[in-house]
Amino acid sequence: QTVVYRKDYKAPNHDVETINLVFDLIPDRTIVTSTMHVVPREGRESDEFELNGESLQLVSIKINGQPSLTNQYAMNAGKLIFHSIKEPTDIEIVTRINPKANLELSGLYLSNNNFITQCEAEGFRRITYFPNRPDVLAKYTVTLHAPKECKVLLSNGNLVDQGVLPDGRKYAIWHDPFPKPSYLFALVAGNFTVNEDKIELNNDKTALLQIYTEPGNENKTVHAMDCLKKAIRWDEVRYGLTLDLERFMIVATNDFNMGAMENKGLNIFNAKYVLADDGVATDSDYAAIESVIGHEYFHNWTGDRVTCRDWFQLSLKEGLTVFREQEFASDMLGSESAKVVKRIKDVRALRTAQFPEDSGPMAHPIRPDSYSEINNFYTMTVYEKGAEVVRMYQTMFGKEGFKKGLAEYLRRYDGSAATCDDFRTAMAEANDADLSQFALWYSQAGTPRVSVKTQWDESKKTFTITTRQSNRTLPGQPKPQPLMIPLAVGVLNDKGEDIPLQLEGEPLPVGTTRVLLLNQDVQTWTLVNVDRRPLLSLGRGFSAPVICDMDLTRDQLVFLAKNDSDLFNRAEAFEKLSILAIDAFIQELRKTQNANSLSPMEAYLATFEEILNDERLSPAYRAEILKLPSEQAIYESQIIIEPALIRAACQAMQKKIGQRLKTSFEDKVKTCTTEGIYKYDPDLAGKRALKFLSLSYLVASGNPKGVQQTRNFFEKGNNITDKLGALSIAVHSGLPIRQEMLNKSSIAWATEPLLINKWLEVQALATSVHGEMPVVNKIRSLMMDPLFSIKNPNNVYSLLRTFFAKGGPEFHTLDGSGYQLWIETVLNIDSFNPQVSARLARTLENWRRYEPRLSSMMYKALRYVSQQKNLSADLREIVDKAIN
Ligand code: BAL
Ligand code: ZN
Repeated sequence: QTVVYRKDYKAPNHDVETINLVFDLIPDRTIVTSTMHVVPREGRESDEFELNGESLQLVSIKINGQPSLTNQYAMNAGKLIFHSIKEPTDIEIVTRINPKANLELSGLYLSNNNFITQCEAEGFRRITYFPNRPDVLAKYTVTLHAPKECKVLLSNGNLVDQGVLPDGRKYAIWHDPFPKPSYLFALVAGNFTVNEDKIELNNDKTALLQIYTEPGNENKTVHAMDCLKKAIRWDEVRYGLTLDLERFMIVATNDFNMGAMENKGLNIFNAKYVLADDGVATDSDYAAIESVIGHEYFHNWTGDRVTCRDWFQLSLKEGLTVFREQEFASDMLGSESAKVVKRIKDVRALRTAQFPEDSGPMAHPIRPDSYSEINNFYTMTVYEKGAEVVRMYQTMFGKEGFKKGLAEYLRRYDGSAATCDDFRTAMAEANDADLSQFALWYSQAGTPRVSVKTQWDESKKTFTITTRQSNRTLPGQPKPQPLMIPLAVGVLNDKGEDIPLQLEGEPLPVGTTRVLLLNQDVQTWTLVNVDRRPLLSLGRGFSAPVICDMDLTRDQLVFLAKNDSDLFNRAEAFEKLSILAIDAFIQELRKTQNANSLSPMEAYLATFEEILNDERLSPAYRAEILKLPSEQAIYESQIIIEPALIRAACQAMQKKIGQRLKTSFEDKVKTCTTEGIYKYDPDLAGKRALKFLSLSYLVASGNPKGVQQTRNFFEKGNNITDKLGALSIAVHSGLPIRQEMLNKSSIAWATEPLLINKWLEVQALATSVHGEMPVVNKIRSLMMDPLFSIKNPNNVYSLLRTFFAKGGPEFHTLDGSGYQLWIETVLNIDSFNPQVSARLARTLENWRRYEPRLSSMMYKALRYVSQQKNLSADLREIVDKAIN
């Protein structure tokens, strides 16, 4: 397998100043005529002009208007190389492609008979021959010729002309004034309806905003339009960044490998991140749409105006844009308590998905050093850990310092392709700081650990905090060096109050939360005037993407969970307490296997009850903090993963809590039931979340009233949050009414792809019921259902990836039937869509951590796949790394 190394980067020999593309759009034989003005670069290594191509049929080549001679170029391993371009030259290349046969959904393909493109990372080479690398930026003019049935013809930039050709077909000409890399090219043609609006920009210009969807969805874009306008305004206010286009378009499609794509001026979205109304989108969907619309819009500056020099720098645009998206979503939430809930959710996602990646076979720094297939590196590490690294600049320099650094970065690199080092340097210089050590965050993989010890000297009234960094040594990597880690801390006294923090040598205390800047293996800080027994509140707000180890007793966790003024750290303490309680169940179950005899720690139950009934805390916060830790979070706390035991312990815990706090939960179901017309609003969403959390505990405890209420919310709910919330509880708890509910929803939801995905996902998380078909067999039968298509990524992610990643003991069965399904589906999908098969395959990569009976079967499944010939490069990289 070919491996690309970051150290081998070489600048291109030539620039493409302009490219003129003409598409004759026919589903099975589209003709693409590309005319490039190619200019040799100063200081180039050679005169060879190298273009990439894949799955293309070459029709003709002209050089400066003359048919080329075959000795002027060579074709070699997917590359078209012109031997000698010494002068500015016009090269015309005509290729033929087959969008209809393109099931990889990379390049130009069809979705419901509409033409759609996806070019990041390397899809453009499947459209025409081009130097398909992000550091070649060209100005594009695009002409589309299409059958007259195509109502809408779109590309990047501004519409120059449109009309009807003499033969009755339609045409449109688009010009994008901004030079861009080929991965940002987009084209859409087909039958769409549009929701339009306008926005006044802070430069007094007006921009046209358009959201295109398949007919019938026009009323489901109100929320997305609102989010887009908010995002445009937010970037103006927070960073002074203005939309630089006359029009900004979004197109929604049901066939898309990713979430969405930031093509300049023409974002293409997976429909699930655009369409919303009370019948198709849950509260969580509404929130996700806001984040993703924001994310893609923010790329207009961080990604499009300044792009990446090479794909190793992916986090330069993705980590930064995830951070911007998180800040936007947080600012849109009015209250501090709502912002904290968002932060808790983001950090939990990082811990349960990125931490395992960072300790598994795919571990890589946020700026990887090598890859076989770049599509495999659109990871939680590059995105979410990358965002945490960007957040640390803000933690160190404050919001204003960060803004100055971002402005400096954009000023220096506008219209060009930059590196992660360029960003760090701009941040450092704008803030007059030395960030050379901070560079290690970009080169070291693995989650750093910081162990912390504290000591209180009552007589001297000093409180010392000693930190010790330890970072995992990875094979083939140099010994890890100590990192620069901003660690936010507070100190509670024995009354639970925050104390003013005064370090030794300081004349006065400086606040009650402050950031310690770690930069050595071992460091000590001494706080003075600490006259009452102190307790450290560590890593407030998750100020750095590290694992903090501090030995806290159960009572100290209870104390923090009840008193910490930092609501983020209260949730942290309570989660640790929950894991302690569940862990005790796991130990007991290992011995007794009798869940009925278990009884949870009193201190845990009492704290749970106190938080549940604490009306000073928002319902959203209570719902998030009181959720039992996800099984994935519990996996992270275990040395060896035993899915069946962990599920049994969680079920037993839910049941016991449900029994014990029955009255409080019943009260919450009642008081949190929202009346009237559905409206998405974070506060109302919080109430609904607390209602369903309470209901899930009640149902787990076998409470008949809870079961009846579940049925009622499903039958009578006037919104999909209620219906789906009820259906999920019924299916996940294996209630007898679940089949009737599933049947009803399959009929009611059959024509709406977004609802079908939810229907599939719910069933992927089902619990087997004694005497009935095991879930794995149910999944197989769902794959035969006419509502499921293996060619549709959303269907595959909803049903199969959810089952493989979160099915727990239903997937990890001792008869190996889950792994057999994994093998079959991964190989099947790999034959037509490698990006999806590789993502699916990653669900087994952490096989080493599972109990031996499972891990040996998981290994065999991976090895079996790796032994197959003709695997895609994508899948090969995943399975080979997993077993080697
Ligand atoms: N650039 C790929 C999709 C996204 O991160 O926005
Ligand atoms: Zn992005």
